[in-house]
Amino acid sequence: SEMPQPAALATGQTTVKKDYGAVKKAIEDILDVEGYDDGSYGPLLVRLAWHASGTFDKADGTGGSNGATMRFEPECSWGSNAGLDKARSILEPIKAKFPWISYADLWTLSGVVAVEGMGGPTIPWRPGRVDKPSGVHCPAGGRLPDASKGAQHIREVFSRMGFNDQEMVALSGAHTLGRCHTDRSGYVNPWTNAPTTFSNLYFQDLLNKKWTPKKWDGPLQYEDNTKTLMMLPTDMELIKDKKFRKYVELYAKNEEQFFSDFASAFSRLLELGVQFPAATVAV
Ligand code: DDH
Repeated sequence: SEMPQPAALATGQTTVKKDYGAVKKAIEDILDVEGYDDGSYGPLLVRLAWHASGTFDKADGTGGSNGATMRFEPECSWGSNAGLDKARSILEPIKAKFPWISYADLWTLSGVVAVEGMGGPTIPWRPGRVDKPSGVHCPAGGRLPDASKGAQHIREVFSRMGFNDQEMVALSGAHTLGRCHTDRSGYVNPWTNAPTTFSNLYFQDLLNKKWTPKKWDGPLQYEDNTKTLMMLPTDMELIKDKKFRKYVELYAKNEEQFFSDFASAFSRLLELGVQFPAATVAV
């Protein structure tokens, strides 16, 4: 998609161009990295954008990506955010190079660039998030989903943000990317065999592989017959619950539909609670 035209920002005597295209390029340049997980920071950056945004409560407008409050206690230390310090720190050199961008815009743009860079759809994104100055603005804890729970919990969490069943399933398709880490969530392994490629493989695997409880000392998770792939209890709910399953079947068959629905839902997720200046046009 077209990036917004660079706008002039006066800072003392100099004038800085707010060139979001240049930031986008700088993010693209740090995605691939040998020796980290499956060779990409992409999945980690998608999770950062999601956890920064997924705290939104439509009832009172609190939470969401605006403010970038995950920089502060207590939000930075929530168990659900374990590992995201790494995501935030790899973006610091980009923040230093483009100090005019807010952290909130940088984190959300990083998720967008990561999805696009791993072969996913173009995600509409616009700037306008403003950082809050301290942790007093952190949202209440316990708003991000708990992987050990069931369909009712998934619906509670995502309808609090304003999403419907179909959007919940579309967003869950992000688990085609990345992996679980025992030292972050307690779970282990990737969902698919192509964790750095954005595709509908997660939905195909959910339906076509046989998932059985993993026998180990860790929390309940499911494994395929190779024992190398995983599903969380919440992932399994998407095929156990009839209303969710309908959309898993749709997206497993129709990748174009998944890409289009994911792009809309992910874009909206990243904008929850953000007041954009009237002149800001989605791109
Ligand atoms: Fe997720 N996710 N997620 N997830 N998620 C984990 C990893 C990743 C849940 C739990 C976990 C979404 C929804 C849910 C990504 C994106 C998205 C991990 C493992 C757990 C646990 C963390 C670790 O150990 O490193 C649960 C529960 C839900 C739910 O919906 C009920 C959504 C909506 C997204 C999204 O982006 C739209 C990504 C990407 C990862 C892989 C991160 C990595 O480092 O790799």
